[in-house]
Parts: sequence; structure tokens; C-alpha cells
Amino acid sequence: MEKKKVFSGIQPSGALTIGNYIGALKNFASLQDEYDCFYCIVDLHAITVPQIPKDLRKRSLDVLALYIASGINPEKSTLFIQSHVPAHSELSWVLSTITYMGQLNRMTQYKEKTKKSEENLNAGLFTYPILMASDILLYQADFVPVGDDQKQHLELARDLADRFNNRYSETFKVPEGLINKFGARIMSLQNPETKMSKSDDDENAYILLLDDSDTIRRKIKRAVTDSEGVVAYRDEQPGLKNLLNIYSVFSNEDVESIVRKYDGIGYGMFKEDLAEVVVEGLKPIREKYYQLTSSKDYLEDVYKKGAEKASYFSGKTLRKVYKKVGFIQRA
Ligand code: AQP
Repeated sequence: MEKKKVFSGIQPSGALTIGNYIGALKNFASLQDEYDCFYCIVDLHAITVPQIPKDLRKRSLDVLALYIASGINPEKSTLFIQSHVPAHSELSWVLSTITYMGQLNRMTQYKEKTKKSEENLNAGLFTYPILMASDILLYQADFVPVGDDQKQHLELARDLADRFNNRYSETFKVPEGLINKFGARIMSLQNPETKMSKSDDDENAYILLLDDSDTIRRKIKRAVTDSEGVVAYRDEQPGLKNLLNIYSVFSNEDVESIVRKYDGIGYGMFKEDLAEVVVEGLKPIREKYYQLTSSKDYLEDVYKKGAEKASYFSGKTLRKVYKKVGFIQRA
């Protein structure tokens, strides 16, 4: 029996944070036995905010290495770079002709990003969710593991699949999200009301997967909490709630038992222990990453084979789409 398909991607728009890891990357490896997984480095998405070309190239390879370092096996899953598979841009154009402006106007991520960079109001930021829908629909993905912040974009992908199917007959699989209820949205360490983001201007707001141990300790020490002085898991203490989520993910302990452990002890010890848990959790990923980035040939081989496989599957879908909308078949 054919395995169900999974698609997900990460932007090489900055060094990856533990938010990317907890919300997405950590789950990717665990899906690869049960599903046929396509994991993409979405560089076309990354240029919706200005990038320094040589940094973008380096970060794209970094994301590939981090995919593998976090347990994804390129023999089992397809790892590839989005710009190597032109079908993503091609389908995006077709889907843009059936997307309503009103739908894009409502996208929270667009609104947040435009607030952050008013001088960079490019059309790509606005149409970003259409490209993301294309990424997913090209592979006829059954499931899309993403963080909670991507729910709205995924809803658009489902909507566009339905609309296209209704207008032109059954073509796309309507994908489902795979969103971890717990830890689905890791918040900024400096402002627990906003999500932890790799493009945050304040480097104390996030922990990078490649931060060294002392940097991790320093950032956790500086993380914003509150003046209650009681380790508790509640909405009124958002900073602490976020730290408890992080603790739980890295230690595999449930939140209740962590809260019990620090009953009456206060934040100092809690933060120190949390730092050690995160340091230990990231160590193997970091070590594997450095090993992988010292062998560029291997990484090149992985993304080359990945692009071949991704082109095969996406090409099949794109040909179907072109035929249904009435384009003459390429001779
Ligand atoms: N804070 C977060 N908590 C949980 N999940 C998160 N993700 C991102 N931040 C968090 C998940 O990581 C995956 C890859 O995200 P992306 O790189 O495609 O873009 P993003 O969601 O816009 O992530 P960033 O870090 O905020 O990037 P920038 O700053 O470049 O916009 C997604 O599955 C996302 O849900």
C-alpha cells in the first residue's frame, strides 16, 4: 500500500531557533517511517524579506544540515531546495488567479510583517501564502506538520485545493495540519506575548539551535518572567509558562511534575536547571551539524537527489493542472 504523504518546509531566513525546532523540526524525523515525507528548504519564501545573498546560500545549507542533524534520514525522506524545483513558482501563478485579495488581506503573518517593516511592503510578502499552498498541493500531501502560527496559511491551502477541484474537477488532495497541541507556539524570551522568531532584532529573544552553551545559559538567565516568584503554569505568568513548555519538551517531563519540583524554590534554580536541560538537548544536534557541514559533497548529493525526486512528483501534478486550465501540452 502506498504511504500517505507529508510536506513541510523551513525558511532559510535566519539561523533556526528552538521555536522552529519544537514547532516543526523535532516532529519531522518521527514521521518518516509511517509517511512518505518531503521536507523543503523554502528559499523562495525567504527573499520576501531582504537577504544578503551569500548569507542566504550559507543558511540554506545550514537548514539542510540541521534537518539531517535532527534525525531526518535522506534515504527515507526527500530533502530539497525549493528554488531547484520550478514547479513551485509555476503552480503559484496559477493558484494566484483563483485566490481572493480579501483572503490574503486577512493573513495575520502578513499584517505582523508589514508592521515590522513598512519600508519593505513588497508583493511577495502579500502572496506568500499562495506559494506555500503550491508547495503543499504539488506533492498531494495528506499531512502538513507546522507550528500553530501557520494554521491560517494551511487553511488557505485547503481552500484553494477545494476551489480548484470544484472549478476544474478533482485534482488536489485537501491537506490536513499536524499541529502539536503542546509547545506549538514557543514565545519570545523577551516578550512572551509575541512568538519566538529567527528574524527578531533582539538576539536575547530567541535561542538558536547552534548557540553555544554559555550563550544559552545567558539568554535563559535574562528571560523575562514576572514578580510573582512562584513557579506555576498559568496564563497570568506568560513568561514562565513559555519556559515551562521549553523545559518539558527538552526533558520529556510533564509540566505538572516540573512545577512540583520547583515548588517554593523560586526562579533562579529553575532557570539554571532549564539552561542545562536545553544545553544537553541541543548538544547532539550541534555536534552532528558540525560534522555534516564539513562535508559539502555529501550535502550537495542529498539536495541534488532530493530535487530530482521532488521534480518528478511535482511535475506530475503541474502537468495535470496545466491541462485542466486549458494550456496546450508542451510538444
Ligand atoms: N515560535 C515558534 N513556535 C513554534 N513553531 C514555530 N515555527 C516558527 N516559529 C515557531 C515553525 O517553524 C516552521 C518553520 O518556520 P518558517 O521558517 O517557515 O517561518 P516562520 O514560521 O515565519 O518562522 P520564524 O522563525 O518566525 O521565521 P521568520 O522570522 O523568518 O519569519 C513552521 O512550521 C513554523 O510553524
